[in-house]
Amino acid sequence: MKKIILTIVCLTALSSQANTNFLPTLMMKYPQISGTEMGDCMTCHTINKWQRNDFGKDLQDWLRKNYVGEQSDPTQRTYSMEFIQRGLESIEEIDSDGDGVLNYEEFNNLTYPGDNTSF
Ligand SMILES: [Ca+2]
Repeated sequence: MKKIILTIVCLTALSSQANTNFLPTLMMKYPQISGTEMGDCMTCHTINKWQRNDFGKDLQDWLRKNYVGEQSDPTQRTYSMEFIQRGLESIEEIDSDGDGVLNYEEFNNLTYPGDNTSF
């Protein structure tokens, strides 16, 4: 029984992980966030890490609209770092969280682009 529970916990943890290319790509694109609080999942997700914040939703929307690949199931997509970087670049000039600060400015200011209380 313990073995079954442990297996379920491990599978749940693996399936709940974001695409492993997101954080490295974010750090490569915005090296100024490395070593700050922004270098984690909260840049794209809410306190409940299952949900995307407004920035994460904008990035996801762009990736889904522009993805061309063999897999038809959007939940199974694995995006390359180059593709994610193109997505990040495409949403730099918008204000995802509506706080009056563009996304790229938020990264330069070390404020969260998906949290309108952070600007
Ligand atoms: Ca903003």
